[in-house]
Amino acid sequence: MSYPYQLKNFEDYQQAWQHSVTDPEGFWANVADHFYWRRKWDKVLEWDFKQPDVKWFTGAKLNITENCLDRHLGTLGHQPAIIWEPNDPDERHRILTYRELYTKVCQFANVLKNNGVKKGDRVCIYMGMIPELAIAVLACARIGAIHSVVFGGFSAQSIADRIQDAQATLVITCDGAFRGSKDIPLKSVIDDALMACPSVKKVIVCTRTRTPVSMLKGRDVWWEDEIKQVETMGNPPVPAEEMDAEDMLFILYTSGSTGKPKGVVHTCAGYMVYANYTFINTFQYKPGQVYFCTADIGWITGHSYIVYGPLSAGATTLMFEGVPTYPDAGRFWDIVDKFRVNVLYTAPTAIRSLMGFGLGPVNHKDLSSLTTLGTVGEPINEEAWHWYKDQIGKGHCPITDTWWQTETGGIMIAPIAGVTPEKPGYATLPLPGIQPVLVDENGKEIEGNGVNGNLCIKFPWPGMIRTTYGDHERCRTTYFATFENLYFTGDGCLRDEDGYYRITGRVDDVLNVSGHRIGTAEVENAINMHAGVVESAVVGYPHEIKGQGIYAFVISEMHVKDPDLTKKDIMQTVARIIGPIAKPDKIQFVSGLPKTRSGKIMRRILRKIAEGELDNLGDTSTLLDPAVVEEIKRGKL
Ligand code: 7RM
Repeated sequence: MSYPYQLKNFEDYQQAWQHSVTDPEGFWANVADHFYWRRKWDKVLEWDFKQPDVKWFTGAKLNITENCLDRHLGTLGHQPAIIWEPNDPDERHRILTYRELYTKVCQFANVLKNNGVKKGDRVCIYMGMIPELAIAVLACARIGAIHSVVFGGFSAQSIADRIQDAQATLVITCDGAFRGSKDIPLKSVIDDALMACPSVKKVIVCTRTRTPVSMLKGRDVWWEDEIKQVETMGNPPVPAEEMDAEDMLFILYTSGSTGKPKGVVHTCAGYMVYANYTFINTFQYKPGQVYFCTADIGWITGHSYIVYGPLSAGATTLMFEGVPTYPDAGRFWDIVDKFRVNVLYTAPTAIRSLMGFGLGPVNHKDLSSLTTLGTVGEPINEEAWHWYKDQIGKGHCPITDTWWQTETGGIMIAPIAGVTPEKPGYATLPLPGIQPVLVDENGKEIEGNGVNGNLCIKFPWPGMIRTTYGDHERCRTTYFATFENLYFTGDGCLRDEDGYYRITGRVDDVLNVSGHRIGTAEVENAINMHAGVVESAVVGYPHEIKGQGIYAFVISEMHVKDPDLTKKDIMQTVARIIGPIAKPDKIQFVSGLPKTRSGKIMRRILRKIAEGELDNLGDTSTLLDPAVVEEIKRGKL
């Protein structure tokens, strides 16, 4: 078996890219032809970036799970779909064949139905990285319920916000989750969250850690009991719900420059086609290979490149419950060795962190199965790129540095592994079907090479965001109103002399900490919840491992008697309001913040100070009170 639209050499790439520009509908119809459709489309694309109103494959009927499961049963039924490696290396791994995964998804789809879930209902999933998480996601998709997966590191407050925004009626969780040496009490966090969520009628709890939990009568049920019930019903078949191409598939919340995360909406047909196409091409996946993406399914990378992309391609996808450094910094390499992993897709922050442990944990691990390496989530520095290339890929594996976003649904700019050129620090060239442009602050296109600008996309692609849940206007203003007729990514970008793209980082108030998107406004709101805080301003600064660290300038109500204790308290508050990933790395108490006469915080100045560029603060002539800046400079951490 091979994939009909896999690009095999540079000429293929160039031709495909040209074709995708001159005849986008023909190009995408060709890609989409190879899926299982209940009914084919009437029209490939209708679009208007003003509204925005983008529709792909209108009139088509499908169910993504028939493409991820049913259609493989004949040929791949006994092939592994999911290999699961537990947190504890001494616990047994699990392998689910396509047939087994199909059976489990159907069983759990029945459970959802028995618990009142119907097409279009929103289901919140808050679980650790166990196969049941993938099963839950697919079971939702099978019956046409819209899943909203919330990463297991988010706090009760964050979950409550997301559940309320989506008006979810059912939650799927676990008693707890194992991550490294920690046990995370997921069910107890859910109990706290649900105090503020009257829309939730049912909670399904899957057993993992055996942490004691309290079960609310009439609301909470055990996953295992519900499965037994389905079995006694004789496992009635669950025909996949017939979905319209543009029916919602899922919502995934992501941070922006305001305090409130947005529910990014993806729809069935376009997302499926795009996740599959980008998976097969970027990684040059070959049937039978073992593919390992180290992300969590709580992020878009896990949605597209652990679940939907690989499974729709009939691939073997490896799911890892734990963290890269547990029980030691050789864990990834042990997993590669144990399962003869061929394709490894991870984050620069993980590479930098593992690099810090030296070659001890790498030596004597058999990494010879690796053919292809990938990175995602943040810029990769050259040193980390070369370490990955030489020490992990032993010099012979192509590296694909993949740039994309929650909103894009899948990879946008990246080397096609071994097919198009690679360059350390560069995401290089757009995939066929993607038309990037750089624009200046007035939205004027910057043409030619050797230029810098705001990265926009000027033509639709099937995986793109359709709306922000419950607030279409927000989608328009955030992505389609900054520059007329363009999708604005929020990233700055360089196009070098060879025409290769290099993402330089966010141009808005969004931080990227260890590849996780965090809005400065969100962190400020959380800090301000602390009783002693009057005002705060948060900026990013370069961090050796995390890429960016969080630096908070805080005005406190009274003189702080024990600064260390207060800092700890503030950190706790942030962890409680958002989650541990948003904890500031540095907190500096200040008596005032640099503001303009109109009262706007001058973040540019704070950023410079946090970066340590004290002598180069730029234009400070509009400052209300220059003395404040001097004080902040003196107190810099
Ligand atoms: C997949 C994902 C998106 C933001 C994006 C960028 C940054 C992602 C790269 C990158 C440089 C990369 N989705 N980003 N990939 N920056 N090189 N290869 O991460 O929605 O969580 O984040 O991440 O700033 O806008 S995300």
